[in-house]
This record gives sequence, C-alpha cells and structure tokens, in this order.
Amino acid sequence: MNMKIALAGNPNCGKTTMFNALTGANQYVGNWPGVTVEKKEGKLKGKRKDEDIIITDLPGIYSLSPYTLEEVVSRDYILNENPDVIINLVDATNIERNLYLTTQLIETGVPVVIALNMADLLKKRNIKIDTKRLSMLLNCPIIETSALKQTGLNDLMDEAIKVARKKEVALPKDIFSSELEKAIAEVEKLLPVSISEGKKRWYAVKLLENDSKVVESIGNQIQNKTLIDQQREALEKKHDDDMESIVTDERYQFIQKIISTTVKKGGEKLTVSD
Ligand code: BGO
Repeated sequence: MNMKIALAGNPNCGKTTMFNALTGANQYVGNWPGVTVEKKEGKLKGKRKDEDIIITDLPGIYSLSPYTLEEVVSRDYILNENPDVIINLVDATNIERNLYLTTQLIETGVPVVIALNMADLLKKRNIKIDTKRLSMLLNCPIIETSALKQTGLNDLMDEAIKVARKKEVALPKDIFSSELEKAIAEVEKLLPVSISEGKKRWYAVKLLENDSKVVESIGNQIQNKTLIDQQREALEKKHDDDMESIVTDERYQFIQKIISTTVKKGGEKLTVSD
C-alpha cells in the first residue's frame, strides 16, 4: 500500500519531535523545489514500515495565506500533491491560536486528523479539553498525543490510515455567518470544473479574499469574475472592513464559540450552551 501523509501545524507545536518519533532514521532532507525552505520526508517506522507510508513534514505555519514562502509551499503541497490525509498537530496548551490553521486545513478537501499534542502538559497546566465534543464540533477525529513522551502515536497512525482509506472529507457545519456562507456558495457555482468538489470551498473563500496566487492560477478560467467582486464589495461595505479581515474575524468567532464549550482553563467553568 502506498500512502502519503502530510504533517501540518504552527511553529513549536512539536512537529519535528513527532516527525522524528514517527520516522526515526528513515528520513530524507532537502529543499522544496525552487525555494530555500527545508523539505523533510520519511518513511513510517515500526510495525507498518513495509506498507510504504511516506510522511511529509510541512513547514510550521500559522495560516494558509499567500504571504510567506512556508505558507505557499504548504498550501501548494496540500492542494496539488494530493496527500491522502493531513495530520494537523495542535498544541493543546495553545489551542485557540492553533485552531485558526485547522479551520483552513479542513477546507482544502484533504481529510484531516488532529493530533492534540502536548497532552502530557494539560494536567500540569490545569487545562481540561472535552476532546469528544471538540471532535464533533469540528467534524474531525482528534487523538491526544505527546510527541515528547511518544504516547498516542499508534492510535494517531491507526486513525490517520483509517481516514486516508475512507477518502471522505467532512466539513464542520456553520464556520461562518450565514451571509458569508451564502457568498461562498455563490462563488462555488462559478468555479471551473477542473476544481474537484472537495476543494471548492477553499477556492471560493480564497477568491472572495482576492488571494493573489489563486486569482493568478485560476482567475482566467472564471467567466463571471465580476460576480465575485460584487459579493466581496457588498460584504466589505456592510462590515466596513476588508474581506480578509472579515474572514479572519469570523474564523476566530467560530473558534471562540467551540472552545467556550469544550476547553476549561484553571478554575473556569465549562459551560455547554447549545
Ligand atoms: C524544546 N509534550 C511536551 N511536553 N513537549 C513537547 C511535545 C509534547 O508532546 N512535543 C514537542 N515538545 P518541536 P516544531 C525545549 O526543544 O518539535 C517540545 O517547531 C528545549 N529545547 O521537545 O521543535 C519539544 O517542530 C528546552 O522543546 O516543534 C521542544 O513544531 C526546554 O516542544 C518544543 C524546553 O518542539 C518544540 C523545551 C532546548
């Protein structure tokens, strides 16, 4: 069996430690084509080592925007190289910030499994996470791991392989406000047939944001580009803000909403309001 697994996450979430734990000495290090960003790939070690499971360690990033080489390398890989699954490492002690990237990864049409890493620190930091509920709200499997102590890694790989074989992509419901969701649905209708069903949402959001690289790559395949501009302008006028900020704010509002019922820090109460 051939399988491609991508590791993605914020800087300092424990990705290097996880990559080393999963691949051991079976690593090749080079550069991503055309740029001086380090590319690390390795074969999964241990009991499944004959199955040819290749793990690609993507650069540490906070977002899939087009502004840094690391972000561009990561998103080009995810969208064009067809990994079977993304393992998204989330630092459990810094969950709010880390989930911002998660909300973007789950839009790319590639199935995602979350490794809730640094789980060994949760007790010490007095943080409680209702993993089951968080997984339900994100519509995405979550496995608690400690890359440092090498716990949860077998369960993580079992889940990632299961999800990769299933090839089903699930989006969380209601990430954005209904007006933004409506605009995204309208833009999806204008996308060229070359964009697969699963990837449509990502491209629609990026076109609404006027993402320079996406406009450059598929802009000329869209006939009614003015309709996208109209959707963007209407929302920008209503919010008196630019589209990228509107999308960013709504992602954080979604994250706030879901963590308010799933994450408890210190003596805070965990309230379930819906
Ligand atoms: C230092 N649990 C704990 N407790 N720590 C972890 C875990 C985990 O699950 N996973 C990683 N770390 P990287 P990126 C360090 O280096 O893999 C730690 O950027 C130190 N170094 O050991 O590098 C890991 O690749 C001195 O910590 O992350 C590392 O994603 C004092 O998280 C750090 C304390 O891991 C970042 C920590 C000299």
